[in-house]
Amino acid sequence: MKLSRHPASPIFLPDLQSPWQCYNVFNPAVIYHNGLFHMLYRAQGLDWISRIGYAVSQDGLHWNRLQQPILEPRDAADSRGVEDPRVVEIEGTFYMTFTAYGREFSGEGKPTHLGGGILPMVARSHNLITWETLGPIVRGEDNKDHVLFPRRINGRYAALHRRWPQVWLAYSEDLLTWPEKWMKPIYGPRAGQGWDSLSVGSNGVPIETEHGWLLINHGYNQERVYRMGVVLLDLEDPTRVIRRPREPIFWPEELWELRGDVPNVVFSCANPVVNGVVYVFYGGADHVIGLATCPLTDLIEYALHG
Ligand code: BMA
Repeated sequence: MKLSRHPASPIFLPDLQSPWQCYNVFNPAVIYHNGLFHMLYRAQGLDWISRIGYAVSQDGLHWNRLQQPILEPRDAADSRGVEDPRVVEIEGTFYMTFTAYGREFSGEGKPTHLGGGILPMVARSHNLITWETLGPIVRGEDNKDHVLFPRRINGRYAALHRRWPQVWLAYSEDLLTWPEKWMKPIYGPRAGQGWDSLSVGSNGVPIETEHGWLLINHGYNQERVYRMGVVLLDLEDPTRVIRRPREPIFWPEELWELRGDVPNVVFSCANPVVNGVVYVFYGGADHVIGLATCPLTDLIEYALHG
């Protein structure tokens, strides 16, 4: 099982005329809504601070972008950038999870990232362009790669997040507080020398299937090559892993995935399903955006029997 790289890839490039997105565009959220693909992408320009830009497309290949970012740093908590958005629609409202990278570290102990801290943030929108920040899932720890499930589970909002090195589940009644008593680890790096033996994290929004929540995830080993795999979680209790096939489904091969701002990276925050096809949009080497696809039925088959 392997995703097919769309031959038009990379499908989205830095805009050399635009100071905030002239160096890198990568790791986009993409949601399909009312017949259009909406992309919210991470961009870096002259000041190296990540902002989120917006672009729209009919086919997922040809894009029109807004000139100004739709989300940028506002205070000390995100002054070094807003990163890696993931977007979902729940009960008619859009939600974005993103990483705020700041100068200040707001927890116990030592900062986990050079120069400050990170916060796993949640924001809300009714139009995908104007966003209201709700707050972080947790504070004061190394926690990112968080993504909301597309519906409530047993009455509560649910999110995957990463308390390194484990991927965890969190629940909330209001998307503002995420009680510790409802948090549980799900899975972590796999023992051995395999592709995901050192670090793992979640990609785009979990895909609901009759067999369980289908997750595409990422991982790397000592070689620091980012690859993608799949995990199947129980529909009613997503802390229960049903299957986790051993082999990856996608890895860097093209020059623009092997070389860029950070080498050997395919990193995805988006896997919308449109007409039975899974569209995996991903950052190549933290520099450009590519697209790889596969029929949903093939991915389910692999998750169940691979
Ligand atoms: C991760 C994230 C991603 C990035 C990847 C590879 O930690 O920060 O944004 O694409 O590293 O550099």
